[in-house]
Amino acid sequence: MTQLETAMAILMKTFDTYAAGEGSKDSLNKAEVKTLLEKELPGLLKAAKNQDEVDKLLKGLDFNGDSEVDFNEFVVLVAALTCACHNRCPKK
Ligand SMILES: [Ca+2]
Ligand SMILES: [Ca+2]
Repeated sequence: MTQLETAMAILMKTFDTYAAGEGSKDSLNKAEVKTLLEKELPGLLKAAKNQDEVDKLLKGLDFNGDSEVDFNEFVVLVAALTCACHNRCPKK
């Protein structure tokens, strides 16, 4: 596999690992998102000043409003964070 293909596989595997924790194994509930952030993105979590910010992030992420983060929504989160953390987003 190429590096990018590997990265995609890792994204899917990471999502599946944490989504399988409780409830639906196809989506992350709030607790699962928190665990994923703590384990996989500790730097980001540290940057978030408080729990409210994390809640806000999750809310903004939940496009279909079911209070869970599915794989689609997770991919958007990762893409958004990649842009934000590496200044890859064009300024509006
Ligand atoms: Ca779940
Ligand atoms: Ca959702």
